[in-house]
Amino acid sequence: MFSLTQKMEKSWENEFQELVKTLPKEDVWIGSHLYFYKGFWCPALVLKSFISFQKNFQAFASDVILATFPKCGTTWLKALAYITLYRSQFARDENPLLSSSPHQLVRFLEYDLYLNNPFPDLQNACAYEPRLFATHVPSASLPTSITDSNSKIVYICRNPLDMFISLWLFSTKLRDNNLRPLSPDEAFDKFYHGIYGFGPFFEHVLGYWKASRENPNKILFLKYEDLMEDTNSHLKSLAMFLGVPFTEDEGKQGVVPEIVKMCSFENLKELEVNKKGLHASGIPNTDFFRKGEVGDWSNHLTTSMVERLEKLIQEKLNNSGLTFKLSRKLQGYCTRQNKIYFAPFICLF
Ligand code: PAP
Repeated sequence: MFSLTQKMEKSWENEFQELVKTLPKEDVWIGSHLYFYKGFWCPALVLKSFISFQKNFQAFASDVILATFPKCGTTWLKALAYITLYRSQFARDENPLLSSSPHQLVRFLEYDLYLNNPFPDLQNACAYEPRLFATHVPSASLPTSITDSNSKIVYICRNPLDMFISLWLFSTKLRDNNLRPLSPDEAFDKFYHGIYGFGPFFEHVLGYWKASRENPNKILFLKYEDLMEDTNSHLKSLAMFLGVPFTEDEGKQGVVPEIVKMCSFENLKELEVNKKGLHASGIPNTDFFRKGEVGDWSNHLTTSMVERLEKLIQEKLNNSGLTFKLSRKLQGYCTRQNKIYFAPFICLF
């Protein structure tokens, strides 16, 4: 005899299998499929969990959601937000980052909590209040209980040139060994057409950008390059946004630079906990730390790739008010007048 829950699970499984058959798919990056669903390319691994999250998640007004585009600073933001939000809960010498990876501390909704369970135990998923979760899901596909409640969202994105290089090198590591290596031209072509997990990039970024402009008290919009340029002041804004501003006393004790240093790429990369172990999706923790720089694209992209991307950025961001810094040194903005051909385009492919 099947219980009611088992029957419901079976019927949902059938419904899901029927849905999957109807979706456009691609398998260019690591060997598993991407499905085009609700306007974005959803990795096969998380299609089901994304739908469960979207259907079943009930937000609390106090929840904080870290929404990010992949390879744009998720790991960094998780570390900064976790330590900032909960800093009164632990002694300064017992920093949880020393014993847990940022992805263990702030769990992904679709990549972790809902991965094998349509109704995960969310109460015990967070060690402290308010609850803090992460997602890569575009704003238009967030559960309505997040968009309609007073819960807060912190979004981070990054210039698409660096994001592409980060994605390409990350995917190369994860690619099925039985497949031939993905050529740089193939990777670039798919990237250019928005075909990668949670892409297209511009629709994702602009969705959160517009929502943050309409409701800045609900969505804090951050850029990797800005955070890199002045982490201290962005951390203070983050704390303010989360309702836990740094006090004068904390200012005198140097708490802000201490958190910045603790969460820095150099520090996190060298911690034992991040050198071993796996992310909930099975990816080694160490793969989330590569170079952590602004402008590394100039060591990889060809001139023609840069020109095509520059044009695409102009087309997509036209009149949006959103710009990206492409280089740390020159702080070049992506405009036609201010081209940033400052570095030799060494093609390492
Ligand atoms: P995800 O979205 O797949 O979870 P995410 O953390 O956004 O991962 O991407 C990893 C990128 O962030 C890597 O960039 P790179 O390939 O250009 O080097 C990684 O090095 C960088 N990164 C990880 N931690 C930090 C950090 N603490 N500070 C700055 N950059 C970081």
